[in-house]
Order: sequence, then structure tokens, then C-alpha cells
Amino acid sequence: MRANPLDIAKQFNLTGDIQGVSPLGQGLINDTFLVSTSPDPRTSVVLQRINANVFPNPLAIIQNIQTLNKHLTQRRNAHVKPVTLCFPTLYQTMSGAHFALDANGDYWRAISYIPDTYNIEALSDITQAHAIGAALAEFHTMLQDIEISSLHTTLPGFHIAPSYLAQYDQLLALNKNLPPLNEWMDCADAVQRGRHHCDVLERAKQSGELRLRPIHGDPKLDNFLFDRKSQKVISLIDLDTLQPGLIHYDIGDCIRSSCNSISESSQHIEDVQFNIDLCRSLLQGYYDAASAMIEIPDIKYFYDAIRLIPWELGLRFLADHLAGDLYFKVKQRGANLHRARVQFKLVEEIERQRADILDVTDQLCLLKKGSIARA
Ligand code: GN1
Ligand code: MG
Repeated sequence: MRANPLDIAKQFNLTGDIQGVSPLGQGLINDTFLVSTSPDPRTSVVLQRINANVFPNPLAIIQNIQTLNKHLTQRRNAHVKPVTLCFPTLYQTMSGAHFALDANGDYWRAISYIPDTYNIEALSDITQAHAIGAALAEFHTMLQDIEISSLHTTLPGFHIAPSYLAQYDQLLALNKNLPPLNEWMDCADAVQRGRHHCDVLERAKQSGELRLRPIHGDPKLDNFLFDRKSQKVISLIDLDTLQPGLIHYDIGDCIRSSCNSISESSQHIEDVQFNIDLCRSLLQGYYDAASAMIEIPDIKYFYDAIRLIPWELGLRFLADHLAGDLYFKVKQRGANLHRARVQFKLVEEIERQRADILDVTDQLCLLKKGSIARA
């Protein structure tokens, strides 16, 4: 039986009295709850059961968050350019641990709730797109001087597209309890079309053209928090997959979730469109805030990342549907197949607008060359 979140919340040393516990957010992996407190609701806490089917070592997540917070404190003390983003901090249990363990062996953590913020389902204009790009860039730049070896890999194989493809191929080869092919033929075709260039980023990593940096791993639009008063982006939450990776995984993930005209689980696949204006502005925002950190080869692979990450997510949703929905939460059978279709349709739209996206990245390359020449 699942542990009661209220019982778990009581194990943490919280500020104020617990008023209630309610489900929070739309995450597909962990179980997330808001623990509201009195007398000050601003001290409310986010309580999460870390999904042990997904994360093999929940302690690694907690240690990476501690490394991030330590790094931010060091930066503050050294008076390095102030970071505008803020991040949730970890609460301790009454016995001083950073997590609680329930009777099933599941890990729970409590983190501060960032009050007076909201997240959005869709970008409303290019100004918001620019702000999202700049926030992602700030996240990358503020972490770039963390020693990469001091971060654990919390989710091995995450965003390694050829590995997802190998798992899918294996699933098909085993051919155990697969739904009839005619139900998912369109998705099988989409996998086929992307198969030959799915190793593009991994090859660039192996050749040394792209390098590992600390990344977020899951910067989808709903993980950005806006401040109610200033309307500015003030946080990027969900730090489970903060780990070494390519910034391209983040850029691809941020763009696929921000520039799609419909949401990831929408039923209206025919309405999927890739908004090039939002993409241009998001990339410009990213460049403006990260130009000192990124190099020309980084920019050259932006288009590949923008096409690859939705294809990879489509493949992950499809494989999970075929395996029986073991990874991503679903409310009903078929939801993961549907999500896969949305991503594959988005890939088609991105490919259709390839030339326009390349125009944007060419412009950024020119800006970068100009700044190198001036230096
Ligand atoms: C999962 O944790 P959550 O629900 O924000 C997934 C991401 C996917 C996303 C799609 C660890 O993110 O990779 O892009 O669903 N996270 C993990 O909504 O697999
Ligand atoms: Mg996540």
C-alpha cells in the first residue's frame, strides 16, 4: 500500500503547522503534493515521492541539489554576477536527514514552495519566449563552473537517443504482448524516418565537438515559474535530472514544449504547429544571455537538437505504450500512444520549417563570429 503523504510530511521539520496535503502539478514521473501550512501559507512545502522505477539512486538527486545550492552560496559570497533565478531548498527530517524513507522503501523529499508564482501552458508572445530562453541560459551559465565530476548522473541513459532506439528495437524483437501493428503503424514509420540521424548529438559528443556540461534535463515550459508581481521568470524547478549532459538536450526540450501550438497531451493532433517566431525569440533570448559560454559548433547543432528531442520523446512515449505504460503516468490506456503522435507530428512541422530555423541559427553564428572578431 502507498504511504500516506500526510504521515510523511509530519516527519519533516517544517515551519508552521500542517493545514492539508493536496496533489500538485502535472508531472509524469514522481508523485507531488503541496503541504499547506499556517499561520503563513508562504511557508508551504512541496513533498515528492521519488519514482524508484525511474531513478535508480534517489540519494544522487538530493546530493546534486545540495551541490547546486552550495555552488550558488559560493557565487554569492564571491560576489560573482548575481543570479536572478531562485531554487527550492531541501527541508530536513526531525532526525536531520534530507529525505524520509517509507515502509515500501520509497524516498520522499520536502522542498520549499516558491510562493506568488505561476507557470504557463503556452507562451503568449515573443517577449515571454525571449525570457524563457534567457532563463535557460542563466541556468546553464551559472552552473558552468561546477566541476562536472562533482555531479552524479541521476538518470543513466537520459537523452541518449540511440539507447532509446535500441530498447525499442529490442522490444519489437521480443514481440511479447505488443498491440497490433496497425494501431501504431504511423508511429513506427515516424521512428523509421528518424532512425538514421538519431545519433547526431552523441557522435558530436564523441568527436569532441560538443562537450558535457551541467544541464537541467527537463526544462519543459511548465517547469519555469513566473513571478506574479513582476511577470518575470524567477525559477526553473524540477531538478531531478540536473546532471552532466549536452545543453542541446535542454534547448531541444525547452523548444519542443514552448513552440508547439498545442499542449503535449492535447487531443487535437491536427492542430500541432511549430511556431517559428517563438523559436527565434527563445533562441535569441538564450544567445543574449549565454553568448560568452557557447561556441560556434554549439550553435551549429541547435537545429539537430530541436528536431531530435521531440522525436526522442515520441519514441519514449511509443515504447512505453508498447511495454504497457510502465514509465510515464497515464490516466487511460492509449494516452502514451497519443502523446507519441503529438511529438512525431511536431517533428514533421519542424522539418518543414528547417530552412527558417537554420536562418535563425545562421544569424546567431554571425553574431558570435562578430563578437569573436571584436574581442
Ligand atoms: C517527464 O518529470 P516530468 O513529468 O516533468 C520526463 C521528461 C519528459 C516529460 C514529458 C525523468 O518529465 O523527460 O520530457 O515527462 N522526465 C523523465 O512531459 O523521464
Ligand atoms: Mg521531471
